[in-house]
Amino acid sequence: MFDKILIANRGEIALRVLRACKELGIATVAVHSTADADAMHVRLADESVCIGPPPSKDSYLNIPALLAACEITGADAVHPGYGFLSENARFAEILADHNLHFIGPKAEHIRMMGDKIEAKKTAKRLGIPVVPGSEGGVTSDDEAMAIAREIGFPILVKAAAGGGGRGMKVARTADDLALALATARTEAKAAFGDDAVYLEKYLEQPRHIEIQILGDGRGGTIHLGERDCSLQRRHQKIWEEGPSPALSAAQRAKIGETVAAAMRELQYLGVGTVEFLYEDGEFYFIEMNTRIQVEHPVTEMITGIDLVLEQIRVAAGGDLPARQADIVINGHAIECRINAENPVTFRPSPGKILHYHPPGGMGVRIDSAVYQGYVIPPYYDSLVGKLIVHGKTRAECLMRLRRALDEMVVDGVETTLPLFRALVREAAIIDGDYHIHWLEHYLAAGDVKS
Ligand code: MV4
Repeated sequence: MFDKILIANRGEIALRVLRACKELGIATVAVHSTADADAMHVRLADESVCIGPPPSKDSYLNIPALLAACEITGADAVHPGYGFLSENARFAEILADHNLHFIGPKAEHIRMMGDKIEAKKTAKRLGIPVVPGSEGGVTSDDEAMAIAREIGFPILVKAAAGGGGRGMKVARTADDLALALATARTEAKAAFGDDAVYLEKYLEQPRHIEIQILGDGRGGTIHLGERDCSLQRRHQKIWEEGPSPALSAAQRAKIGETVAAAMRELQYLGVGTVEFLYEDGEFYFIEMNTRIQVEHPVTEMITGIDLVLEQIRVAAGGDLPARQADIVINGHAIECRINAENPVTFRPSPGKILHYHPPGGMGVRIDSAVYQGYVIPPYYDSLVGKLIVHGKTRAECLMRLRRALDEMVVDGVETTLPLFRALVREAAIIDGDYHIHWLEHYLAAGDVKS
């Protein structure tokens, strides 16, 4: 097991990793920019190192500064959290070159899944259902047109180096395709330095369902059920829940086993999330994330497994916490990402938190690094905290979520709390009857008051 872990991240995930390290008896090193000197993870870590000024490129993405911090503190492993360098294969390799452990998958799998074309080819080879489309990148408009006619319009043009919705263009007719291709390539080149694009059949109103997996890197792999992340605004998840209200136990078992078998074949190491679109009873692979995700607490609450602790354990060569047969989905969990933003315009609202009262009681968990008097800096994401609620049933979970949201106080900055207080009372949400575009339509209707 590791002796000292450097947490190369900030905010609530840095605190989350620190908690797992403490439970494992591992010393912790916090790193921070000058804007995060008063952050909770810095206060609670055994040691802390200032790694630069506020801009991420000069601090949390500054690999030489992170290496230096490892050197001066004697850390033997680095946990990247999510975002920042968490899916940077080169960073994982540089750490290995310096005899430091990267707490994450093998660099080859990070790189493989970071290329959306490669990821899709691998998924198909391993028996995971994928969206009908081009076999790989498309190199000419004529080739694209032939494929489009074969799979039928509407077509989605996607950037190989994209992900998270960046570099996607819909073509509803043949006349639209040439422009969609040219626009997608231009935007991909500008955003990622890589204009490779591929085609997929465009699914009109799917759900976004993702499967959590955990592997020991030696072929041992378990799946931990799914999370339904369909409630998104501009590709930002705001509400995630598990199990999905749309899936039966049989569907859950089938897709879970398919994914676990595929990851077993890869000898995958660590946590991973395989993302699907789900429509008319069918799953379609779109991407794989090779990091711990923001919404991991949903899975923790319904399986009882500490995903961050197990991620550290397998990175150190440890075994999986359970066999597949021992994994039981218990009850229902919902996570709301509460941001310091205007609940109608979503304009960021950084500043000082004057009053802070997190809710508590049965089945209520808050993953947050804020406190009364904390100043939310303008340089990073605007997450105040994640409210995660568990219940024996989805109905009980919704009831608890409603009372927890009503109890929560965050004064001094605007937050998206009013949005969640409205959503938890909305018929379609109560019925679990929503898809990936539902929230944008709901917000456009203007029912939320700040
Ligand atoms: C799609 C799609 C429809 N059809 N692919 C968005 C980000 C990335 N995860 C893939 N995304 C999509 N891919 C096909 N063939 C619709 C989306 C999409 C989406 C997916 C999940 C959650 C929210 C979304 C919002 C807009 C578009």
